[in-house]
Amino acid sequence: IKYKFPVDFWWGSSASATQTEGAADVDGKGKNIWDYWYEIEPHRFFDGVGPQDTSQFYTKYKEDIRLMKEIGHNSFRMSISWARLIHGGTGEVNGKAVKFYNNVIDEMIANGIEPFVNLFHFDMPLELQEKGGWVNRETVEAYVNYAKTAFELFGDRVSKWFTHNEPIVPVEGGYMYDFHYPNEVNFKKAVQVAFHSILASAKAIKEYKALGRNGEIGIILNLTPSYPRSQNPEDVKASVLADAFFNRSFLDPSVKGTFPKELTDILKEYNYLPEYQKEDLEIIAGNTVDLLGVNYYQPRRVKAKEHMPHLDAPFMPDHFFDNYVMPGRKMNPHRGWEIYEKGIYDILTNLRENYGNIPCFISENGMGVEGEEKFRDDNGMIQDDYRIEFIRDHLQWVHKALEEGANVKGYHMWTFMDNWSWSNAYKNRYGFVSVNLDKDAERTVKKSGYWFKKVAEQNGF
Ligand code: BGP
Repeated sequence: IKYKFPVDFWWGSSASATQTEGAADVDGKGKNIWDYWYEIEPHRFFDGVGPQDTSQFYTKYKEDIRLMKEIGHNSFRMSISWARLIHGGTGEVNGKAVKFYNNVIDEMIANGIEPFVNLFHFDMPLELQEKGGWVNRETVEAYVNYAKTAFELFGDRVSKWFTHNEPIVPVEGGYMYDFHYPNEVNFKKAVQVAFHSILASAKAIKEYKALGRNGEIGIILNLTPSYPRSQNPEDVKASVLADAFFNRSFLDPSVKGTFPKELTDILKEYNYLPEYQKEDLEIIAGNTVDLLGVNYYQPRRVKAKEHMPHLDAPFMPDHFFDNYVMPGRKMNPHRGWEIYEKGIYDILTNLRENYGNIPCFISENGMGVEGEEKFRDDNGMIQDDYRIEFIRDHLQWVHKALEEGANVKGYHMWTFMDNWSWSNAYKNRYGFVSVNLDKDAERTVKKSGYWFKKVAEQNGF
């Protein structure tokens, strides 16, 4: 074995409630923004598949957990659907949801799989969104109550908690670039949403600590390392600003309890600072994460701005830099994302050098591929060698970072089984396990699943 990982390394995968559970309107579940958006604008979702038609984890979780075990998982990240646990986001707890999540957690533990539980994966309850969602400060309090409820209900068995998955994505999608509901372009609101998400996370961490449970709580961030086109100072400056807007905006407050000055200076100068109360900053400073989940898919290539935006153009971070396509880059053509394996090493090294070597793990990394059926062999197995290669090449860089002292504790692939994606529905498939939507969501393990099993069992490859 050339690449050996530490004992107790976390091998597994990650998923989210809205993308897998299905059963979107049964057993007392309320609507979230995705149920609603699909209802009013189904054409936005590839092939007209909506969140009610996902992989049916709600009814098939036992089979799925058995398969997780079969392919060597010792851990798995799921999320709780806020609108399922508490219809509308505030008020009564839904007993049927409690029963479902208890069953899932107990089943995982019985199969030797440690549950990692995330509280918020893009799925704002509709009633709260109608009052402004994260723009409205009341949502922070509602979220903290929800988090506390979850800690009390499941915290006796769950000891890895996460406050958010990729909290910058609802900011970008919902208030800047039109790929999440409510798809507005409003940078003032975008900043407020970001600030309230950070505040909500810190307050949830505070509640968790107050309960005195013997567990860890963290956040999951999608980090996109910024690389300048050249060492020319203008390009370097552009890259530093892109990093401040898209990585350090959440990374610094989560891990260090502070905001990057590069960012706050700009927000101040252009009059975009969020509304906040003085004590908020103390709460953020005093309640940083124990553990950081890193989602890594692609880097960001940046160059100095070539043309200034039109005076009437809405304010955007991209006023300070241009993204560019690096010539000769390796691409995933299905998702349009650059594949740059070394990025994962650069992130881990940055965390080691500049973030106190915070305990972390790779919480998502994976490859979405269209038309995988054509790789199915005569025995019915999808021969996804490209996925094996993708994972292996990233793991080599994780290994190198580890050897140099990075505090990385595990690798979770996105995702366990093919699932519903926010904008592509089932077009791009990401799973270790394929899902046949035409045949009652029948599951079959892909070649990568069995390859991963071996890696997990040998703790390396
Ligand atoms: C991450 C999300 C996941 C997942 C993944 C793949 O940003 O946390 O929920 O969807 O990206 O992206 P996509 O499904 O858009 O191809």
